[in-house]
Amino acid sequence: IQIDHVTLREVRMPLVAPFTTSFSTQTARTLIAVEVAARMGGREVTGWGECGALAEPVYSEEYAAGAMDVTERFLLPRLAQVQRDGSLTAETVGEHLEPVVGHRMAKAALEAAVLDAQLKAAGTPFATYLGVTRDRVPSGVSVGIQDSIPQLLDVVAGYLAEGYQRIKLKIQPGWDVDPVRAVREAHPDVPLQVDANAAYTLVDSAHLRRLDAFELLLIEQPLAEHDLRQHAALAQVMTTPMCLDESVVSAASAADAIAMGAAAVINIKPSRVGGYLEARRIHEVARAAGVAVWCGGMLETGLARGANAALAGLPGFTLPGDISASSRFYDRDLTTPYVIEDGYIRVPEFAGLCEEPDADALADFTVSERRLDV
Ligand code: OSB
Ligand code: MG
Repeated sequence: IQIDHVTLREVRMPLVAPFTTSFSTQTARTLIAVEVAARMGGREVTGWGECGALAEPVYSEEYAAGAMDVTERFLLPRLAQVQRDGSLTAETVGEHLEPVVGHRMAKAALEAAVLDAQLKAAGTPFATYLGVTRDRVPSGVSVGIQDSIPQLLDVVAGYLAEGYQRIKLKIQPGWDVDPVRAVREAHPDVPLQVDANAAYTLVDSAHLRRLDAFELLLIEQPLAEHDLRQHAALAQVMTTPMCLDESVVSAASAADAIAMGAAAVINIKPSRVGGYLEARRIHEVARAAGVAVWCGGMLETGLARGANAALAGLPGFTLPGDISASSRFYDRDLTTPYVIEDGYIRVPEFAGLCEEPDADALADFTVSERRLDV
């Protein structure tokens, strides 16, 4: 594939309701959209990628403006150099960007845009490229921290009425045992799990063990990103399966976490791990080790939600992911909205990773844009 130019856009999507986690309250999703104008076999084709980085570096070290900067300053020039020397393919983007340390979400967005262009040029759906045969994936929902337990019960009941098959509650110190107990008592049989986004320390072990009473599917990332050994220690004293999100940034860190007993389950977010291809490698590592995986999210728009659904069609994705309908976060999406049907999200059949965004929606939500020649 030959890239002609790249347009980086800062896009600000209002959320249907504030989304509160242990690290922040978001009322809008600020994201970087990557548009790659390319040619393949004489054909002009456009590819799109969405960067998972949030506006602030509070979930991980990356943030949207930083992703924009590193893409322009360091990532694109490397791909431009490769093009001059020979050929570029989506499968080699990761290797070419490897010398740049970290910045996985920025790399993931660029790789996704190149892969989208490449698959669109070939007329191949992403699921076909992955070898996925499932045509739909079960839909779960991530429920933010609420102002009160009655409000939480209302919100959860609403999602269950929409058909979501699994509820994930965000927790933090002061919002954990009581809200989880309330939801479990209201819905004794609902698949339920919690996500702390690194809000606790090992000193909280005795308190966290109280969550073992609620038959949770898993507890996600209770401790800090770099605390692999401490997650292993906590896993030893809890019966609730330990799941890692922030700590798993690559297939290598997944292998380490599994070997240490720090992860019985892994949340795979394509953006966090540097892209869909590394996400697939983590899936292979986990599957070989007998560790279940599920697909997490970063409030994706239609530019990435369908690709997540396709990835989650791989056989090791045995737990429902945070792949909800577009309406979970957005009244108006950038593409045809993803909908929940009987508790499932359909795996897309169009060529590439996403639909071309709606020009009006994109224009309405774009804050700034930069066109870069490659
Ligand atoms: O920890 O999984 C997380 C959103 C932003 C940052 C981190 C996380 C989340 C979610 C929502 O839980 C996932 C989604 O539905 O996109
Ligand atoms: Mg998480």
